[in-house]
Amino acid sequence: MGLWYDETFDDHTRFGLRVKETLFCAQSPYQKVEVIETVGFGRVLVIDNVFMTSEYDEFLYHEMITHPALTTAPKIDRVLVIGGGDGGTVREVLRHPDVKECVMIEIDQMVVDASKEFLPGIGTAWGDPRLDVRFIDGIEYVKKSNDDKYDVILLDGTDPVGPGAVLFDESFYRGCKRMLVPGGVVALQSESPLLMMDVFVETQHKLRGLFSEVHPYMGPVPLYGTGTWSWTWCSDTGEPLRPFPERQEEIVEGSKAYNAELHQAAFALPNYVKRALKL
Ligand code: SPD
Repeated sequence: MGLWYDETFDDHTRFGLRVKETLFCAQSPYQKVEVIETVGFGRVLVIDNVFMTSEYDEFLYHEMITHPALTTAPKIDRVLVIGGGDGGTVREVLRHPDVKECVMIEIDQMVVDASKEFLPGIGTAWGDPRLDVRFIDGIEYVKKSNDDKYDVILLDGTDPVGPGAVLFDESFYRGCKRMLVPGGVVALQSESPLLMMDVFVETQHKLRGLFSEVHPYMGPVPLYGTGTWSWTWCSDTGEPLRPFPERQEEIVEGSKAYNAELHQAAFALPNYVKRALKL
């Protein structure tokens, strides 16, 4: 049978990958960081025993956390990414030629160092001169930052357990809103409605209390339990379904998943989600 690595969700569900070898395993001041080589999903980043991203399906996640926001925000000169230490989200951000500056805030330098060494195919934009990576606590940054405001903020955190849990706090979302230009867009990973409906619904309620436009959207990410994933688009003005066609044209050719039709389709919610959100 060989060696398997399982992510366990509760006492009756787990998802397992057959492992060829462990490439990296260390405890940082914040969490356990691993990179494993698997048979089916290629190299996989694992944090505190939770699968974060894989060479096999990372594009499904990183393109969808990025492009719905980047194609709809009125301006995309300045983009802030909180989390995303594997480099996949900033890679997608920096494919947009209109982006002038992308600041990435990652608390754990070990995640970036391990990703640079073992997942070079995911983080292909580390050398982009528009990228400014800072190893600081995203919560503190949002609380205290005097930086100019951002046109788009992307929250690419872990699940709401461990050091990433605070990225789901209402006060953190409030801080993000303070750092947005008027009409700016926040997009965040908002968990699986199928596996973690309570977290998903609670997150939507927190966001609805802060932004006038809160629109969850969905897509497949096979690495994450149930394979059903969600992100959420938030703004005080603007519409998620009215992207700038020229911005889409600039990136569709180089995207493995994202295109204009998928953008529209992702915002169509299944009944079980609409009912849970009373839509
Ligand atoms: N269940 C795992 C959720 C992880 C979401 N963030 C992934 C980071 C990829 N850049």
